[in-house]
Amino acid sequence: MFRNSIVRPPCRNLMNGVTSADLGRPDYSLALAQHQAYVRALERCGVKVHVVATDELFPDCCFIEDTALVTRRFAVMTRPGAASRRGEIEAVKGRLGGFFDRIETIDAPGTLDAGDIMMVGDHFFIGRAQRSNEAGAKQCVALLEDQGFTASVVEFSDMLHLKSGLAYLENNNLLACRSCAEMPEFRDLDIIEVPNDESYAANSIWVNNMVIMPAGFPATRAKIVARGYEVIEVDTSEYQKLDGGVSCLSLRF
Ligand code: CIR
Repeated sequence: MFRNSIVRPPCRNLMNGVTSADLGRPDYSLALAQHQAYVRALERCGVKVHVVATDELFPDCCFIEDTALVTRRFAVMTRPGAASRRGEIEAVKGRLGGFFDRIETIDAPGTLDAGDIMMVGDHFFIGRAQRSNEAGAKQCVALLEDQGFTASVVEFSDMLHLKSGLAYLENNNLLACRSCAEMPEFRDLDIIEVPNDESYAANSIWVNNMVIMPAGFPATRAKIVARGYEVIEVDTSEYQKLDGGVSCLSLRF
């Protein structure tokens, strides 16, 4: 069960965020409205939503998931792979201090975006690709093991973050795009395969037995509903323009 979540609203400078997508620049007003709907979705799932003030210095600061790994025992402040995002950490750390006695850090030369980390019970899969390097992944494995968790590193290449392509929906169910579904690391999980033409929908989240997913992916939605979940759809079009989605917009613990 998650009791808390932390979000960070988009700033007006959002349009200058890092992106590899060719979908145009996000519209601030629409992004803000979508963020408000996202917060309501989290509240419907029964979590309290805490807010870190936005900061115009950091165009990508709404993608708060990348800044910290939160577990039931401690938190780890990451060191984002994109240099323009490193200053996002400070304010998030301040907010997490109210919830966690132990907050560790990832140090140079390590880089780590928590969008690359998927929690499956007490095991953590750490993706190593564009944003999270070997040093960052190794530091994170050591920190997790030190706290009694297990962790393993997963290599991938065809997406920005590990959780761009998969989401653990508890009950052994893994929502996964085709390339993630084929990874041997996940063979013991029950795969819900996201069709290729809906791959963006793999970036969804489980929150207290409900699944929040992006709007407009009916085949994936039907598969999730068939596994017994209640689904809440939210429109994340403005965040998709910056390679972001449902999971990136919150920390949940
Ligand atoms: C970035 O490139 O860092 C942001 N524009 C998007 C981050 C999305 N976060 C995520 O997938 N966890």
